[in-house]
Amino acid sequence: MTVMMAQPTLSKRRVLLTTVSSDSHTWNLVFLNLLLEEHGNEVLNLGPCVPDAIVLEAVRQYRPDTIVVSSVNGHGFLDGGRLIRILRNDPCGREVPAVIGGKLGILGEGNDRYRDELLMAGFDAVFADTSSPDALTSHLRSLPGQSSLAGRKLDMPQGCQAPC
Ligand code: B12
Repeated sequence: MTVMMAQPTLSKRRVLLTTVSSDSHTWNLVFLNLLLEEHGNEVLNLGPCVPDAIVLEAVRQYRPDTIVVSSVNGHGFLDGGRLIRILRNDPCGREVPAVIGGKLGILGEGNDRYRDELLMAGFDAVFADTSSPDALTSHLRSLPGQSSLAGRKLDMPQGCQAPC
């Protein structure tokens, strides 16, 4: 399968926004898309119910600076864990900062129990449903800044055969 997308812009942080394969909710993605764009990021939003293979393909082609995964249907801890393992096992996805958030299980505040598991699986940060949007934007600001992204060369990670 081929993911069609525009050529990346170098001056903005490229954020790949996705949900997990089972999740059909969309307003969480619309909200995050707008939030991230308003904070100066370029966003590729893959929409609902994204198969793992499509996320991986998007990482290979779009080469995001950050991956943001949102899930609210209660399967996020399972599907998200599987997804990040797949990405971390691929040369193109191995080192891309990746975060996940939303309603990651069906335990309400008890969903916190999945945090360590998801961090161990490979996410760099896990956000609770009740996190303030500022928590995400501050986290992104703590990553290499937009100015250092501007003008950099788009080197391929070793072993990454992305068709760019
Ligand atoms: C609308 C809705 C639907 C619509 C979705 C339509 C659409 N186009 O999106 C429909 C009817 C299709 C639907 C279906 C289902 N739904 Co529904 N749905 C909702 C509802 C009422 C609102 C969701 C919404 O749009 N919120 C508005 C957006 C903007 O907010 P949000 O989703 O809460 O996301 C916020 C935060 O979670 C957070 N966030 C989310 N992701 C991330 C990521 C990061 C990194 C960060 C920092 C923050 C963050 O920021 C967002 C903005 O504040 C909620 C209940 C509720 N009141 O929340 C249930 C709810 C999400 N649904 C639920 C369920 C179970 C389902 C179904 C499985 C039901 C079923 N048995 O079929 C299916 C899903 C099937 C599937 N394959 O996924 C449950 C999930 C249970 C849980 N996780 O505890 C909820 C919570 C209802 C409930 N109380 O039981 N649903």
